[in-house]
Amino acid sequence: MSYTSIEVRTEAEKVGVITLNRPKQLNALNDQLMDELGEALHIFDSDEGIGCIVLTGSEKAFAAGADIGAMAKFSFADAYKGDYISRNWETIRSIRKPVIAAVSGFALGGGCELAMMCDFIIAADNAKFGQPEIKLGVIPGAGGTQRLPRAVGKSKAMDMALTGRMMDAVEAERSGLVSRVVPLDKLQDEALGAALVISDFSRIAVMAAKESVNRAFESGLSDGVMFERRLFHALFATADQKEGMDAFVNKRKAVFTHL
Ligand code: CO8
Repeated sequence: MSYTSIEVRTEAEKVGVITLNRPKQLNALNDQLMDELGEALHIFDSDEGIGCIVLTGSEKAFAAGADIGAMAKFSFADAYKGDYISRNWETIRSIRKPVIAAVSGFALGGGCELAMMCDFIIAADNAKFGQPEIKLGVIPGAGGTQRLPRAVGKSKAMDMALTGRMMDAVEAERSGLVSRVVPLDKLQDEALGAALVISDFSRIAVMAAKESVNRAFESGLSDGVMFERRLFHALFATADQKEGMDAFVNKRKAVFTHL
């Protein structure tokens, strides 16, 4: 598959790495890029060998938002019909394998929203997050007003959405937006390391864990706990549960077959 706005590679035959690649536009997200991203995500998701996906950008920008030039002359009808934007922004939500965002530089607007759609964010110490759409006379349009408050609470989310200010990596970690912050030159290794760890676990258990954590954002506590309980019970039907527990009992390393 050949792409122009992203680069795709595999690591150790079990991690899919997607790099956003419109460096001159700071990886501004246009239709072409989002179409390519959606396709690459689906290909990795359906590849039996791949256990985890890393989504990253350049040192200067994960993504500086949706492409403002492409949107500037939109009418309401253009925006609403979604022929140009939004047709492919939800693809990442349908991916069942874990997707880690490895963020350095700017993650603004749609770039911040894209990072938040991933399962967790590892940030370089130069990362800057923000929802600056207010400065353009609009508001976030890909989940920013919904996911940001869930990640950092109402006060900070309001602050970011209303003033358009950026949050640096230290504040982002302190606020719970990112799971880890590492020096810029360690970012790719850190993200890849996490992805390799995940890839060696039972794929079924990994997918179930992702599904269950995501359920926490869609349901009340008792429904969510019941959902988790049922998945927990179901995992006793897998060979990987037998392998994982037998390996622990017999003090050996588990080798999961994803069955
Ligand atoms: N879109 C298009 N081009 C961009 C964007 C963008 N979002 N961001 C940067 N660029 C371009 C610049 O125009 C510039 O191009 P050129 O060299 O041809 O002039 C190049 O990238 C480099 O940018 P700068 O010269 O501005 O670089 P600086 O280091 O001075 O500044 C910033 C970097 C702070 C990131 C600055 O570029 C900036 O503020 N960018 C815009 C950030 C922004 O407002 N993002 C939000 C966009 S709106 C949005 O994302 C809504 C998403 C809704 C999705 C809905 C889907 C359903």
